[in-house]
Amino acid sequence: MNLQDIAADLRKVREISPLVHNITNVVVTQFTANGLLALGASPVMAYAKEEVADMAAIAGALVLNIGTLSAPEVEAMLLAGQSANRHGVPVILDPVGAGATSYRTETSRRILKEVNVSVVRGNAAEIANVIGVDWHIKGVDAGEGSGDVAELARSAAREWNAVVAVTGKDDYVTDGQETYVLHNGHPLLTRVTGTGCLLTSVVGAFCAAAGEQGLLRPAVSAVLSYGVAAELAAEKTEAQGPGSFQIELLNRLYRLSEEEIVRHGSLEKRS
Ligand code: ATP
Ligand code: TZP
Ligand code: MG
Ligand code: MG
Repeated sequence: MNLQDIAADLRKVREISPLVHNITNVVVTQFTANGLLALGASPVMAYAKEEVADMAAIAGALVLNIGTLSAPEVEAMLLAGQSANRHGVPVILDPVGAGATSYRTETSRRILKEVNVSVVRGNAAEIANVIGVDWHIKGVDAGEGSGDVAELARSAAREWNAVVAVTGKDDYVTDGQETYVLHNGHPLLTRVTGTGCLLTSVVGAFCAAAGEQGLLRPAVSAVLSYGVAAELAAEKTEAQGPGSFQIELLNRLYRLSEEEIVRHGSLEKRS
């Protein structure tokens, strides 16, 4: 996998404009929809148990985000996830805040048990807490954990038989065999809520456009493209701060070019 492959994956997302069904949290709903639209994908949010199976069946990808859970939403996620599985639609999970409460940890584990999840995207603390490694988490933010993040990502991928993306200053994306480390992004991403959640939905868009190939490549392509867009947005808005950065991130997802990916992308293969 190289930067030209990633540029080609971005082109494919824009050509196909895949429908991404999101069951996400109330904090990030509009930002997620706008981010997917800016990129060139087609977002839909649908939560009612009466319709989630039908919506997941016609989507290119289903994104389950546990950020503001409730019992009806858990029921809807399981129904949607199982429908996606029956129809060959990839399911992407964001275990927001797993480890902060046992409800979040247990729900993440339940989804992973009852649904065939293709990709899990979270910060190190969330991934560690779902697989049961001790790692401090502060609310929905990563906290002060320390440890070998590459090894954490690999163990999680093997345990869940899924692609795992552990994000932070550096991002680790692995299928348990091959691991890529990505060095793009900007600290301003941590000053705007929902930037991780939007990234998870962007992973959904790239997986939806990927067709029959494995999902390691589209997951890497999504995380790298997003990181480059964020860097370019920060270059222009760092002096102003998070408000301007949030808007500019949408602009840069919209304008992100294949040339910018090749020029600015930083991708390293680990194993
Ligand atoms: P958290 O709530 O802990 O911030 P999150 O779910 O919001 O987690 P992040 O890990 O922050 O997700 O990842 C979202 C994006 O921010 C990714 O593209 C990641 O590479 C980027 N990112 C996070 N921290 C940094 C950092 N310190 N420097 C550069 N990029 C970062
Ligand atoms: N509280 C519940 S969900 C949420 C907050 C603040 C948004 C988390 O977004 P992200 O992308 O994980 O930072
Ligand atoms: Mg965040
Ligand atoms: Mg998050």
